[in-house]
Amino acid sequence: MSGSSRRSNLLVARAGRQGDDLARRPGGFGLGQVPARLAPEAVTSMVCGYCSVGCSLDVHLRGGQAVNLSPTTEYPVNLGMACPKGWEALAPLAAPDRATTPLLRDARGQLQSVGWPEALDTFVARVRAVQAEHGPAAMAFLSTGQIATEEMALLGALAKFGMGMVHGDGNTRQCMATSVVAYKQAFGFDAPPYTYADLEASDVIILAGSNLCITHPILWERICRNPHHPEIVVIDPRATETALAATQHLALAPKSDLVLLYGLARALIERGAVDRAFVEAHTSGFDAFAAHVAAFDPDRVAEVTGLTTEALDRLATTVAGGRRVSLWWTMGVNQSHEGVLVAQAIVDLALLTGNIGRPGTGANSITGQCNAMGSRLFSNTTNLFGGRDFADAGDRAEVADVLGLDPACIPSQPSMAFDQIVEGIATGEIRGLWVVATNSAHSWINHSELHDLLGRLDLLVVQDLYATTETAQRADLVLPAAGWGEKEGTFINSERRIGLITRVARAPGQALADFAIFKLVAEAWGCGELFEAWSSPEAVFEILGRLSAGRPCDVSGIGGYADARGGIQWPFPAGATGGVGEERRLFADGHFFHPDGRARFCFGEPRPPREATSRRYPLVLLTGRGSSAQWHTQTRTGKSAVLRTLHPDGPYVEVNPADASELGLGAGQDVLVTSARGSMRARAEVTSAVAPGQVFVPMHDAQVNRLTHPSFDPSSRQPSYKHCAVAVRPLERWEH
Ligand SMILES: Nc1nc2c(c(=O)[nH]1)N[C@H]1C(S)=C(S)[C@@H](COP(=O)(O)OP(=O)(O)OC[C@H]3O[C@@H](n4cnc5c(=O)[nH]c(N)nc54)[C@H](O)[C@@H]3O)O[C@H]1N2
Ligand SMILES: Nc1nc2c(c(=O)[nH]1)N[C@H]1C(S)=C(S)[C@@H](COP(=O)(O)OP(=O)(O)OC[C@H]3O[C@@H](n4cnc5c(=O)[nH]c(N)nc54)[C@H](O)[C@@H]3O)O[C@H]1N2
Ligand code: SF4
Ligand SMILES: [Mo]
Repeated sequence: MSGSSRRSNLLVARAGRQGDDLARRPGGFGLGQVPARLAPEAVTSMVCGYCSVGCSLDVHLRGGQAVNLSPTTEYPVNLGMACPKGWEALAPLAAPDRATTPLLRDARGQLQSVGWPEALDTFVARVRAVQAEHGPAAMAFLSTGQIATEEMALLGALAKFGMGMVHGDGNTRQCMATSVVAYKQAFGFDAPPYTYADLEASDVIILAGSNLCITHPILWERICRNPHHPEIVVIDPRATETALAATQHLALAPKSDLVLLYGLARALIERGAVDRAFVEAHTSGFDAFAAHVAAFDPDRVAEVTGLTTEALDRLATTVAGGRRVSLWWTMGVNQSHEGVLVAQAIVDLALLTGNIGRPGTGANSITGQCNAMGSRLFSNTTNLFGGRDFADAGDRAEVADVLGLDPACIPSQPSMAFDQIVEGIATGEIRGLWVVATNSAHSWINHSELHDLLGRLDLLVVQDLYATTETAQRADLVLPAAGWGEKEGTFINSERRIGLITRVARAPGQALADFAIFKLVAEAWGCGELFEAWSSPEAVFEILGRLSAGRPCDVSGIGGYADARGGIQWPFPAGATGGVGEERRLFADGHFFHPDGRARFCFGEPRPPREATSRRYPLVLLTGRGSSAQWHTQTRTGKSAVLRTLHPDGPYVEVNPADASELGLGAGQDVLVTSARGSMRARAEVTSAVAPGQVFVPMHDAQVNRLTHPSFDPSSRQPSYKHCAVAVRPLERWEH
C-alpha cells in the first residue's frame, strides 16, 4: 500500500473518534441531536457484529426499524467511539444479494428457490442417507465466531446430541486455537486475563503480531487515551499503521518471534528483572525455563531475527524498567507453525516479571470475531460446553445432568479439528458438511484443495446471509439466515464481556434467524423434544448459565438479558453483585486454574517454518488485514458503498522497492504472484512497509489462499497463514 493510503488508513482508524466529535457537536448527527426530520422514535443499544472489541452502538428506530446508528457513549468498551465498520453496520443488511429463500440445487446443477418445508425435508433426508450409508460421524459441521452464543450452543447441541454427529469445528480454528491451547496449558483454563482499562493503565505496551490500529481500532483509541505516555513496542515484520505509531518497532524476520522472546527472557533474567516472590508463590517450572532460555544469547537472537543486539538490549531495558507491562498478541503469533510456543513465551514473560493480575499488565490474547470467545466456551464443537472435554466421563455426566440428557447422547470421542475434517473429506471419512456463518472456500488455507474436496461431498449445506459467497455457490442446499440486527442473542468480547444484540430490522423474504433455523431442523429431524427447554435465545442463555456454574467462565449470576444490558464480564457466579460496566481482570489473587493453583512456564525448541524460500520462490508471503474498512471475505463490508471508498480497489501485493527494482516492477504494475500451489494476479504496490525478501497480500481477495501453504501448529492445529514461499513477476503484455 502506498504511503498515502497507509496514512489514510490511520485516518480511517480515527474516523470513529471524528464521528464521535461530530456527534457531540451541536446540530451533529449524534444521540439526542438528530435533526427533527430523522428524529428516532426510540433508541436501542446493542453490540457491534464485526470485531471482538465489542463496541456498543445506539440504533435509532422508526416504526421499530433501524434507520441510523451512533456509538453508545456510556459503554465501558468504546466510550462513544466506533470504527467505520461499526458506523456502516446496517448497510450489508440491505444488500441485493441477500438469500431470501432456501435454495436447492436441481438436476441441472442450478440453485433453485424452494420453500422451507421442502428445504427441511431434503436436509433431513439427505443427512440421514449420508449417516445410514457411512455412519453418523460421516456428517460434520463447521460453526463460527460470528453468530450469537445461544445460536452456536444450539447448533452444537443439536448436531452432537440430537443428530448423532461427532465432528464439528469452527472458523475460530483459523484464528484463536493457538491462544486456547496456550492458555489452557499455562493457566489451566482458556482465560484471557485482562480488561480493556489495562490499555490505559500500562506504562509499557507490547503488541506482538498485531496491527491493532486497523484490526481493533477502538482498542488503539484506548491506547491513545493512556495518560502515562506508554512505551509502545510493536513486534511485526512489516511497518504497519500500528508500527508507524509505536515508540519501538522490532521488524523481525518472519517467524522468528520465539527466538526473540526467549532472548528477551534471558536478558531479563540476567538483569535481575525476575519477580522472585511472584514466581515462587504462584508459578511452577521457572528453573527449567531459565535453563532453556540460557541458550538464546544476544548474538543468536540477532542472527535469527535480523534485529540488532542494541534493539534487544533496549527492549529488555524497557521491560525491566516498566512498572505495569502488558503484552498483547494476535494473528502474527497465532497463525504460525509454532504459535502455541510463541504465545506461551509471551505468558512466560508476564509470569517471570510478575506482570499479571495487576492493572495495566497481562499476557493478553485479543480475539478476532465478535463472538470468538463465545465459540471457545459454548459452541460445543471441539470443547464440550463450558470449556469441558468430550473425552472426560465426569464432564459428560455434568453436562447430561444439567440438560436432563442420557449421557450416552454425548459423544465420548473428541471432534476432528478443521484440517482433519478437510482431510476426512479427502479420505472419504466425511461425506456431508453443514457450514454455518463462515466462508471457507475463500478463507481456508490452500483452498484450491478444499474446492476440489467440496465437489466430492455427498451433501454440502451452507447457512449464510448471502447466496453469493464462494462457499454458498458450491452448496447443494443454501439456508437463508438473518444477520446481526435482525435477531437477538449475546456475544462475548475479547475482555470476556457479554454484550447483547437485538432485533432492529426485519430479515428479507423468508430468511430466518439461525436460532429459528436450528429449531426447525430439530423438529424436522424428530428430536425437537430434546430442545423443548431451548425455547428462545434468552432461555438458552439461562441454560448456558447453568452449564457454566462452578466453571472458571461461570455466568450463572447473570439473571437474563435485562441484567446483561450494559455489558458484564465473566466470571459472574450466582450471588455476585454489580458487574454491569465494571472492569475486572483475572488472577488478582495470584491463583490460577490448575489444580495446584499455579501457572506453568511452558516452552520448547524453535523450528524453522515449513516452507523455506528457494531460487524458484524467493520471497516470503505475509497475509493479513488490509484496512479497517474491510472484513475478511468481504461478504458484508463489500456491500457498503462508504466502506468501499476507504480501501484500495482490487487485489494488490506490497513489494519492497529493492525487490521491485530487481524484478523490474514499476509501481502499480500488474503482476503474477505464484507459489508451488497456485497463482494470483495483483497490482504491485511498491513500498518499504515490507522488508526486502517479503511481500504482503491482504486476505480480502479470495485468490490469496490459492497461494498459502497448508502447515499447522502441531498442538493447536491452527493454520500458518503468514508464511509461505512465492515468486512475483510482471504480467506479460499478452497475459493482460
Ligand atoms: N478491519 C478488520 N478488522 C478485523 C478483521 C478484519 O477482517 N478486518 N478481522 C478480525 C479477526 S477475525 C482477527 S483474527 C483479527 C486479526 O488481527 P491482527 O492479528 O492484528 O491482523 P493480521 O493483519 O491478520 O495480522 C497482524 C500482523 O501480523 C504480522 N505478522 C506476520 N507474520 C508475523 C510474524 O512472524 N511475527 C509477528 N510478530 N508478526 C507477524 C502481519 O504483518 C500483520 O501486520 O482482526 C479482527 N479485526
Ligand atoms: N490468507 C489468510 N487467510 C485467513 C486469515 C489470514 O490472516 N490470512 N485469517 C483467518 C481468520 S483469523 C479468520 S477469523 C477467517 C475468517 O474467515 P470466514 O469466517 O470465512 O470469513 P467471513 O467473511 O467473516 O465469513 C463469515 C460468513 O458468515 C456470514 N454471516 C455473517 N453473519 C451471519 C449470521 O448471523 N448468520 C449466518 N448464518 N451467516 C452469517 C457472512 O456473510 C460470511 O459469508 O479467515 C482466516 N483466513
Ligand atoms: S472496533 Fe470492532 S466492535 Fe468497534 S465498531 Fe469497529 S468493528 Fe465494531
Ligand atoms: Mo480471526
